[in-house]
Amino acid sequence: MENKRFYITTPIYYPSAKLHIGHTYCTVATDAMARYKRLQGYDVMFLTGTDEHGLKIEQKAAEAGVTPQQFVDDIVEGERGVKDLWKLMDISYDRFIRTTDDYHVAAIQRIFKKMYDKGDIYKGTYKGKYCTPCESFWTESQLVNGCCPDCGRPVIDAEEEAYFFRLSKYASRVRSLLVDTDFLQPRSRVNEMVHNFIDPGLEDLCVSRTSFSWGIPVDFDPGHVVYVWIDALFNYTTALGFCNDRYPQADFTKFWPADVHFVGKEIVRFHSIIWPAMLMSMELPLPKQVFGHGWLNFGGEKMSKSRGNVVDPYVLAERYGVDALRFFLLRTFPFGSDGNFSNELLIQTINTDLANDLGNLLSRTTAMAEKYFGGTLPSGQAEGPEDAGLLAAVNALRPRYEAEMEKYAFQNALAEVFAVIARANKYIDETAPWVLAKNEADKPRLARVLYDLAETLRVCLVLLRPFLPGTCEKAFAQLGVGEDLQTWDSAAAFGALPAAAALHKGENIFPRIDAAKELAALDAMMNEQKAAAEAAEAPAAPAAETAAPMEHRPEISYDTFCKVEMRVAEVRAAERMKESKKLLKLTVFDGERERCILSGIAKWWAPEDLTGKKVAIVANLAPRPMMQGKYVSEGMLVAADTPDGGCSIAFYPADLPAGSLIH
Ligand code: ME8
Repeated sequence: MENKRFYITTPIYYPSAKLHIGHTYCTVATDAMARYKRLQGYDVMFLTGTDEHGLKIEQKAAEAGVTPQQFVDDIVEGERGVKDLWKLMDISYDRFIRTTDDYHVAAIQRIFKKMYDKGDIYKGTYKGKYCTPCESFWTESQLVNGCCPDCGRPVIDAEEEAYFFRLSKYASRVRSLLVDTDFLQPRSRVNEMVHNFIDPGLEDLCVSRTSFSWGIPVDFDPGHVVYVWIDALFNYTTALGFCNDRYPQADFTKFWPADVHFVGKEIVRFHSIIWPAMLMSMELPLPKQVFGHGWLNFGGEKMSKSRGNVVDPYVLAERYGVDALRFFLLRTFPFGSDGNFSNELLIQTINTDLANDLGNLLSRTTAMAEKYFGGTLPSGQAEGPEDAGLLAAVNALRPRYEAEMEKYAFQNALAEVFAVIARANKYIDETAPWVLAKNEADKPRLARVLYDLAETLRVCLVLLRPFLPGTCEKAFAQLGVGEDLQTWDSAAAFGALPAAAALHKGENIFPRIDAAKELAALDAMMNEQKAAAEAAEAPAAPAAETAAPMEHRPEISYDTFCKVEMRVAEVRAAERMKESKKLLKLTVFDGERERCILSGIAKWWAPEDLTGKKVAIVANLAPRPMMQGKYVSEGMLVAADTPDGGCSIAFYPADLPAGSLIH
């Protein structure tokens, strides 16, 4: 007999701040997939967790005046923390791994040593471009206009003694894994990996750091801590008992290799290149698939903790219900592509699909069964010409749904179910049960119509269980459907529900939302949240003796400094931009020509306070396309951070000629 096992994972999230709807999106998708596989009878292992080491967390903890361990404990286990959020969202994970768990720490040390003993990890000196917020080293060729390709912020030169993983050794095997197999999905992501990362030449990967201490110590070389990706990626194996005895080794044998890792597109690189290479080094089987899902954007920008434009899943789930939020996320956005979150879309989806189509179908069916038959349908039922179309749609549903689910195309799978729900609503119009009810002789036909509706609903609800676990349970109760008829097998074909079905009208499971009222309330709430976040972000003016330590950039030579060309420039025009609240568009004269500089000072400076002023600019910065290439910023305005989080601009005397060199 075939042994049906399914192992699925989410990324392990950084608990550097509370999680937001982007993390919820991936976790809900993983949960839906896990529930779907359980429904099909698979023995499922669903793993999620948190990635708790690294510089960013060390810094955040210092800012909060607590130890890094206390900091992550609070975000993971504390009130409204990660675990609370997953409980609220009805996430059915089987295991939760924290990379600070003792067993994981010990296992990573063993894994690191094993790769070192094999010669796949060696000691060297790291020189590179480092993006502090992203904790990522980049090669020169990967930078976009000299900045981090992920977040667009400036990088710094960094150099230190470090251990390296021989990634280059595995380049050709990884390349053929990506090109010749279905390992990386969607397929469209393969080109980017091959052309941007593998073909330009894979460099060995820095896997230890000495510049911070919040990490897993390299036990044979004090001072070094394991740097992010070995620690983070092997979570998928240590949580199954690999190299540790917290879980039985049998779990690893049973569930490894993973069937699929769901990850956001920004970490596809780590999962599709570095992860297989490390597994090759450890001589372990490779996961069957990595699926890189798209981003949820907000107002056209990626929602992210560091940009401060996040949507709080708690607010939405508490207002509209957990299932409505789960459903919205998977019904609205194709999983492999980016999507733009908006409150309008959320409310519209809930009202259209859940309240109008599904909720109405259920309440009309149960209400009519009660009204016309006291809840229990008579078994004497009469077929009619309208039945065949509906039956055919229901009979075709499960395979169509399954085909989409197997591709992780949640949106399409749900579209299949909702097409049948729409078909059932149409069937009500075609059969007009309220007309049949007027005539005693039509009662057998009326009973059949209501049976068809109840049975259609039952099959649809079985397939909706992975998405709407709580509400399906309530709906089954209203339809009098027991557990034996909530199964995958029972959804294969129309007709499993006994003819004498007993229905009763219960609470309205998806009440309609007053869109105008809710939109106003949500907007007000989000503005408030943003203002609070901004206030919390702005550091208090530091007293001299408690000033935060300055973050220094590496020393540079005089020659390097001389490469920076700073000049006095005259601001000839300054304007706000409709595309961005943060940026001002400046037209400055540099002594030779006018150039455009986009500067992130709109929060603190009004255009009229700059026009006509003489300011300092970095004149030889490579031009940088911004706003999807709509503008090119040709330089940088020199400004100083102020203690309250604002910015101060130095003005030169009006008679100083534009173009004067600053040194
Ligand atoms: O990258 N839209 O953790 P992380 C969609 N610790 N998904 C989003 C999203 C958005 N706006 N924002 C976040 C890390 N996500 C590492 C992972 S794995 C071995 C280590 C989701 O807290 C998405 O799945 O930055 C993304 O990949 C993940 O959260 C990143 O979470």
